Amino acid sequence: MLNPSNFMRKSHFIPQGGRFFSFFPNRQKAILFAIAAIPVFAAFGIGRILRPVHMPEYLEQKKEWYEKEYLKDLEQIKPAKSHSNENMVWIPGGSFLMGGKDAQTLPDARGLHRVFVSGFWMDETEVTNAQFKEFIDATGYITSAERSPNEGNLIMAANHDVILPKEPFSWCFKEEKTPTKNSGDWWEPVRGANWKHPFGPGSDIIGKETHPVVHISWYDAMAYCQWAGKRLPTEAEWEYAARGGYAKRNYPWGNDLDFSLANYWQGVFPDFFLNRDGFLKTSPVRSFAPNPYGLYEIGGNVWEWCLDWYGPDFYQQSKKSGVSINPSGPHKGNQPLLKVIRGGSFLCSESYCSGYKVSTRMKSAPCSGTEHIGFRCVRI
Ligand SMILES: [Ca+2]
Ligand SMILES: [Ca+2]
Repeated sequence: MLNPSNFMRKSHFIPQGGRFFSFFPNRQKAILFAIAAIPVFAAFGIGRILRPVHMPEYLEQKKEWYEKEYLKDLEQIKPAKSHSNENMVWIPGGSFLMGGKDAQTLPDARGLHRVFVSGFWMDETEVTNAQFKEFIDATGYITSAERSPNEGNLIMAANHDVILPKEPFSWCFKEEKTPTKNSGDWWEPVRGANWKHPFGPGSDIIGKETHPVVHISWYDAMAYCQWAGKRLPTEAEWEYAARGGYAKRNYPWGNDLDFSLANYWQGVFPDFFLNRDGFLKTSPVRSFAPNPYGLYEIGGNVWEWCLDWYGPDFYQQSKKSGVSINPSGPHKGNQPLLKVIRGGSFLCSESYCSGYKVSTRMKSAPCSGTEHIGFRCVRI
């Protein structure tokens, strides 16, 4: 699914994430080394080598790229007094082949590569309006869409002929569309649209307490995580969890697409809408069966923010480097200014982006939310 920031520029980045084997000339020698090194692993503790991504280190490593005002906000948020793993499921660590290779796979998801992921807890569902309200009530946090437009919003509009409002706004999908294939023409900045008013003034979330919260920027999601004692999943963790322990699956639920299995767009996007699943926009969480790990709506409903900066050729670089261990994406580099989103939304169709496929990647500008991007958290 495209969103207002769905444009790509040439990026330069420094591959990050734990990797070894990259200095070996070929895979056979690397495997021999690994076998020989087993006693060393045992002596020093394999846990130290398979070290998961820790939030303080991640921020320390990449903070030079964070907008100062948001980082300040993050530091000021006090964690909730008690944290629990309630409504989370344990995802056991392991390895998998990340990416895709079928005809539908877009270039950025090609480059199948082996990834090891340590075990982690993951929210069973997308963060709901009720859960997000708890965070707001406890902290008084003001979301990006409720603040005056900033440079991040300008990034969102960079590829579109859009005059941005001076008042706070967020991006909504246009009901009246011009027949075009340009994704920028499908979206409009709506004054007063935010998580409490998903379609602008006059709309609200009464009766939608169990729907996923939307119009959440990446920074808003990070702030929630800070309060909840959690963090956003890395892109690798997200895909590993979505696959549900199955090496070869097209979708989180299996290999066949059916409207009884997820909230997505049936028909030909954006011109022909069948609405067979019965949900025009978001659906309450737990409306559809979970994947084998017990994760609900990990495919469809709303896109989910990941921790990583988006690098269009990150998979290719990872493949060249060898085995990846708990990768956390590239440094931002100089361009583009986008974060990874995964899992597709109610606007995704088989004829367009297939965002609900386990391997499909997408990206969006971190300073802005839209009506079809939410998030779920992990804890290590
Ligand atoms: Ca639907
Ligand atoms: Ca989802």
